[in-house]
Amino acid sequence: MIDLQSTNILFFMGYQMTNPEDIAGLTKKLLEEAIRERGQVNVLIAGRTGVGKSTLINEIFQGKLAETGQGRPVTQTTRKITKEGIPLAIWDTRGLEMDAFKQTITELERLVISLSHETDHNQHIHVAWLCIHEDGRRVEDAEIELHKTLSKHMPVIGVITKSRADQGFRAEVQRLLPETRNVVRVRAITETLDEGYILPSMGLIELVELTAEVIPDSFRRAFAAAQKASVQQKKNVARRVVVGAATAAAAAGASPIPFSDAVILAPIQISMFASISATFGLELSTAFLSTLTAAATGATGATFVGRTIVSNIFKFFPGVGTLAGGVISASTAATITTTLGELYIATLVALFANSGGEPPSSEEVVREFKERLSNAMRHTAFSTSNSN
Ligand SMILES: Nc1nc2c(ncn2[C@@H]2O[C@H](COP(=O)(O)OP(=O)(O)OP(=O)(O)O)[C@@H](O)[C@H]2O)c(=O)[nH]1
Ligand SMILES: [Mg+2]
Repeated sequence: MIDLQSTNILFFMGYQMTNPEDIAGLTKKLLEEAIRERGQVNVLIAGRTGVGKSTLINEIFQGKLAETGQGRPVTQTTRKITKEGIPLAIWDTRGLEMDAFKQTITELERLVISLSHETDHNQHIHVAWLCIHEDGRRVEDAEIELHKTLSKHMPVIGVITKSRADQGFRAEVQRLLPETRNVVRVRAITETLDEGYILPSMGLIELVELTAEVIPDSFRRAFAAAQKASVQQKKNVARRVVVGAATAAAAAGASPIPFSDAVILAPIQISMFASISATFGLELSTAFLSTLTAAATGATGATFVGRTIVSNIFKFFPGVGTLAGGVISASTAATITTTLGELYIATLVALFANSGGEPPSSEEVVREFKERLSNAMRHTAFSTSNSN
């Protein structure tokens, strides 16, 4: 159990010792760092024309990506689709239906290899989805060959699109495409059959979660930000950010830190807010992060800080006499950081769940976070163990 009001003491001490311009500069720097660390994830989506690649892209990723024009052609059959603010590039490949599919594959492999030579790993292709539609119930030579070629360079997931009735097809795909990491059946859009039968979309969450498992660890934040199908995947990645921040806070507190060094904790927590926001794929700005941090510190409604300093500093840190020249323990620093991080994640999970995966506005985030924070503070003690 930890009392959240003590967080304000940490922040307050930190901010008191830093002038507002430094704070603004620091916030900007930490945000840029969070965006840089998040990087960009690259997904190759291949499959014959009409199998449902564009539909899948639109249903899984933010920003109706496949509708944003044709993308930039990089080879005869591959185009690259990106959108400002989304840390993702899609490499959309066709041409498997052509007689000259071998040429398509050769050309594609050449592209993949040349990208893999880039020193910046943000340019590599991190995963491929090979789409085959269920109605056809056929795996062609082109697909078998392509899966072999791609598997030499990246993890490949087989995606059976427009799924309705398996009838053993998935097992068949697995048998014919043994190099795939997994084969997932998806139905990207809800279908209404005659007599009003409805087949809801399916498999999207599973595809996202399996993909997150096979891409390199350092690109999971970017993937979490770009996808909209699984709030759980965003949450899983964001919780690891909190663990990292709590560890850093504990290290800062381990010395034990003299009170005056509490300033070390403020950057850790600002950075944590920045990384969580980046992981969820919120629209990021220094103004937003400042407002958010201000909400956490109570700096906006000076009341929190004032009240905290005047009446609670004594109450929540027993032996305040020692505190004046004293210490914030490693475990207190870690617990405070974890509590704030988990509270922020819970805020975002709730907002994303309400909006069907689309990012909420900055105003909504700040409003909801403030409310949850003040609720938590009202219930003088807030348990960190109830936030699974
Ligand atoms: N019933 C059903 N139709 C789908 C599904 N996914 C896609 N479609 C339909 O299939 C058609 C082709 O889908 P696209 O997403 O354009 O296919 P594509 O692979 O991007 O095609 P190309 O860009 O030509 O290579 C469209 O009419 C989609 O609405 C699905 O899960 N179920
Ligand atoms: Mg398409």
